[in-house]
Amino acid sequence: MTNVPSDINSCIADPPYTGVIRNYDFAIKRETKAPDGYSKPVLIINGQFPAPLIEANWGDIIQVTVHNQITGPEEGTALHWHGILQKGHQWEDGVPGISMCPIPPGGSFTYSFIADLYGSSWYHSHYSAQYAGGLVGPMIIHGPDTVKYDIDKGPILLTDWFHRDYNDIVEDVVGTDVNKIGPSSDSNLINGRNNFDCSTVATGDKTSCKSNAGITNFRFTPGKLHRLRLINAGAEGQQKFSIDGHNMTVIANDFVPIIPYDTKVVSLAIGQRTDVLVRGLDKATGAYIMRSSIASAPCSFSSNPDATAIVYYKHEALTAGTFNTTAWPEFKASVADVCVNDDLTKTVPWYPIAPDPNPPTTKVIDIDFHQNGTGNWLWFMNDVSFRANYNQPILLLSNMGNNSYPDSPEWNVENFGSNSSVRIVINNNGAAGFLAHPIHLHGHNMFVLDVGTGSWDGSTVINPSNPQRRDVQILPANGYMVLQFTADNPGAWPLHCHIAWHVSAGLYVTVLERPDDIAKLQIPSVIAQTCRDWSAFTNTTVLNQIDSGL
Ligand SMILES: [Cu+2]
Repeated sequence: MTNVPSDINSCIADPPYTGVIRNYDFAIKRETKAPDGYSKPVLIINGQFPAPLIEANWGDIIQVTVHNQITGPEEGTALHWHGILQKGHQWEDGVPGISMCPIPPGGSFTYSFIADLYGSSWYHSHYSAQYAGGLVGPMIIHGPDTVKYDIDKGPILLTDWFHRDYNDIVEDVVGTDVNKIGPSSDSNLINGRNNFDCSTVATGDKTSCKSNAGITNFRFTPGKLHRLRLINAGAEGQQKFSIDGHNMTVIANDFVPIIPYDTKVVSLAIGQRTDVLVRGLDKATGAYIMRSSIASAPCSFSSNPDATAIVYYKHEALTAGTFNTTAWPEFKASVADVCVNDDLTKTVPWYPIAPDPNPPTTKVIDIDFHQNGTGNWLWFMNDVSFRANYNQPILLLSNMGNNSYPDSPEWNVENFGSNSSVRIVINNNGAAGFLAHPIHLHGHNMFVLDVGTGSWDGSTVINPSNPQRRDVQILPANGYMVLQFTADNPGAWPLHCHIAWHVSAGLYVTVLERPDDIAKLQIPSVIAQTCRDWSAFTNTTVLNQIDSGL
């Protein structure tokens, strides 16, 4: 699909409104699947894990009708379109308790929003930890190319994989036993596939398991430039991606094209995307190992961190079945030791935008981790562990003029009023600073002004006239990050860690942006209807909300 403006200066402006509607009809179910050979209940869309690709041109309308057919047990659900700004469609963000009520069991809901940015992304459930149970899919929005390439290889989803049901894991994660709060993933998948050694399952585990379930392969063409859209759509694990014998050129991070630079390894925390170009080796005929490995602590916990796939040139090389290429030393070093994104001096947006050097407000947020009054281990942002009320979406309350929630401090709302720009310093350098956290802001490409270990010096801004923008950034262990956004999108926007277990345990703040203008939003009645439908369900079924809800 090509349908893009010729005026390059418009490439960071409002999208061109094409009038084209991209329709999708999604039935969400829970069925037994064995992506790596080990059978388990997986949340699937239209029979698929990973869920189907959503594809559109910049400025199209994406319309997705979701049917909640989850059983065994029944659960609510809601889909979030990761990275989409939702300017003018703030209620379509798909976060239960924030922008809508959940879609009840047996219910349906149609999302409709503009593809307002372009590049590579994903969509996922934002209801509890359902995305750790398989409810993830890729989303590609075609837009202007900053760098020419020959072949689009499409999305490459990198996902850690847990054999236990996500509800069981969440109960442990927010439980009272400190030995169970950091579960290790069992496997790691590239586009939903990898081999798992069934002889390693725990004794007594009689689950159906088939070793050598199979891996993904990609055909490359010698001399041609291939575009790979890397997406970390997992639950917890930070991925390190590399291809033996091949160099990569980074051209975009999240929905932001950047000035190209070469690398042999790409780091992606949960929610992050990186588009790379890879030149097919001249006259190559063989097969090469593509690797994605889960970085070790303080990044992630995994029992089997290594996923592989095959890049091949001639079909005979694939069917030969022996693949013995060697990993780059840079890859091995990064897996072992590096738990941060590439340096901000390297990641420079292609289209410059300068943030306000003197934003009218700065908020400091400290991260903490400790037991609450009932002994449950929870994460805190400024001493609050977030918990959603599925029946009371904050955006809808704000739209009706209710912007203070004295009875619900656990919604952790930061009201930034009418400030034109907001700077937020997140400190992860206290006693609880032992892990890195991928921090995600909804509704914005945030400026990442600085990240590092220790504390911010209060003044350093990397590339102040054009800092890196993206929607997820790794907050280092024992460190800090400084983000800023321009308040151009009135709404109630989640700012949270994208590790499923951490947001389940409350590592979350609601950014309330320009409530005076939220009051003017014309929110369609179908959104309030989600709450009537949800309360009809919860009036007859007692909901056991075991986590923050997100
Ligand atoms: Cu986290």
